[in-house]
Amino acid sequence: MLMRIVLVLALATAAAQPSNSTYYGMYKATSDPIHTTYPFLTELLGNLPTDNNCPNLTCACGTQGRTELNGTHGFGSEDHFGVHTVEAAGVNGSRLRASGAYSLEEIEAIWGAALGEMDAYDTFLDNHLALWAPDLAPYVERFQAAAVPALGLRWAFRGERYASLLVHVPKSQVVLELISQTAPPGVRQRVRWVAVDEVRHRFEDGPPAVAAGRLEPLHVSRFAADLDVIEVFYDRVLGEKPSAVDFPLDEADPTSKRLVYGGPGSFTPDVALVFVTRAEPSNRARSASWFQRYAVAVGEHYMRNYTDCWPVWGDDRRDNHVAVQMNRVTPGAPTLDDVVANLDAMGWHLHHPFKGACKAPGDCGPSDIYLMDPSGWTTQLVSPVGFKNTTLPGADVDSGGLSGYCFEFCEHLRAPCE
Ligand SMILES: *[C@@H]1O[C@H](CO)[C@@H](O)[C@H](O)[C@H]1NC(C)=O
Ligand SMILES: *[C@@H]1O[C@H](CO)[C@@H](O)[C@H](O)[C@H]1NC(C)=O
Ligand SMILES: *[C@@H]1O[C@H](CO)[C@@H](O)[C@H](O)[C@H]1NC(C)=O
Ligand SMILES: *[C@@H]1O[C@H](CO)[C@@H](O)[C@H](O)[C@H]1NC(C)=O
Ligand SMILES: *[C@@H]1O[C@H](CO)[C@@H](O)[C@H](O)[C@H]1NC(C)=O
Ligand SMILES: CC(=O)N[C@H]1CO[C@H](CO)[C@@H](O)[C@@H]1O
Repeated sequence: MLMRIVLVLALATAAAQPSNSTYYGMYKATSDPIHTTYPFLTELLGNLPTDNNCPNLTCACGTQGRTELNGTHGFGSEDHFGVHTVEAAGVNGSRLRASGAYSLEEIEAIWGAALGEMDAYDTFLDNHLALWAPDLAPYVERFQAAAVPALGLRWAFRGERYASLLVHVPKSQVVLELISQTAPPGVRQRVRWVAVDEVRHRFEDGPPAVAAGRLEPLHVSRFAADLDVIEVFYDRVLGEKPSAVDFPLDEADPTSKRLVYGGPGSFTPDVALVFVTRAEPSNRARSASWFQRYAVAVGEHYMRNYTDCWPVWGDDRRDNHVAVQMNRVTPGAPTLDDVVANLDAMGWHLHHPFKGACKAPGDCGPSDIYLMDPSGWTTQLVSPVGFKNTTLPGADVDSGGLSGYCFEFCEHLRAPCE
């Protein structure tokens, strides 16, 4: 029998310091958001459209499906936690083509083939956004009516029983995990349920109180083959240690492991960022670890330095990434300049920074770094403190607004890579 090792670090000691960070959303690159993710998120999930979508979700050089969760807190122009999808095609589709050897559509088809009818758990499902739902019943009904397959997981944490409903938004890289303690029997009978040993979310303060019909963000999860690399990366870049380590995550799989970054004192206190690894089917060429290698290879190909082409992955304030406002209250918390120095010391060039500037007083763009981590997914670090004038000479400038996605980061497109 394996011993489950659960380390919960730093939560108690750091809690005295307000971290003052705000987590403000999950964003995904998606082909055709108008017809895929946007109707799913608004009609089946009940998200609100954001008020800064382009008319008809159609911008000059891209299309959008930007939504938000009513009743949650957000950041800046976003009133609520954002769940955005976008096809930020760029001038003449130049950014869209910067996706490596496969197009966005082809990548989405690979996800679709792996997840299929959601008959069984697959490591692609470890790339998800987890939301608390007061009751799973309305979502089961709507997913069934729309013929969207879902997988149910039953699990427990500290003696409390929970149910997770996993769905893959068709033709996208968006996976949602709705977690609840309420799944009425009539509804339960209509979903394939699997009892799992693993804890899907650590409710350190117990299940949240959320009004009927509301959804509350819990965590964003990413698959990575080697979590030691992730742990070293976030330690060296942000001085962050995981707030919890679950190892093994699942007693039946001695390789399974999860790192949790979240809770008071972490860089993302409100919504956790978690990394998962586990055994993958050996007979599949294109698995979640394949996708991880692919995304990192695409980053390596296009992002040779901080002014280079910004590929469609993790780019654009708007694609495969999470966005976090950096702590600016705790003394000694890293600044954007510190992050740049740490990345330089590591020789890690898979990032694209923007220096914030103002078009007019009060109409400013943010200073931020879009940082692809070794999982192949991006974390957008935003800080109102900005960069020192001397940091990152020649970096791109964001003076606010979406610019209709007509950026020209990749006008000098090079040959795609695998
Ligand atoms: C939005 O799309 C509808 C239907 O295609 C069209 O009738 C309308 O003119 C469009 N509105 C704008 C602002 O483009
Ligand atoms: C969002 O929530 C507020 C507060 O409960 C409510 O008044 C409002 O109608 C909701 N908005 C929509 C569009 O549902
Ligand atoms: C976009 O296409 C137009 C028309 O072919 C061309 O004139 C323009 O130079 C292109 N712009 C870029 C950035 O590729
Ligand atoms: C980034 O690389 C490109 C292509 O080699 C080069 O033109 C550019 O000057 C470099 N930028 C920086 C900031 O090093
Ligand atoms: C940054 O430095 C440049 C070059 O010395 C100078 O022209 C510019 O005014 C400085 N900007 C700020 C905001 O200090
Ligand atoms: C988002 C947030 O909580 N911002 C607060 C961070 O702390 C400063 C200083 O205490 C406040 O002014 C901000 O409102």
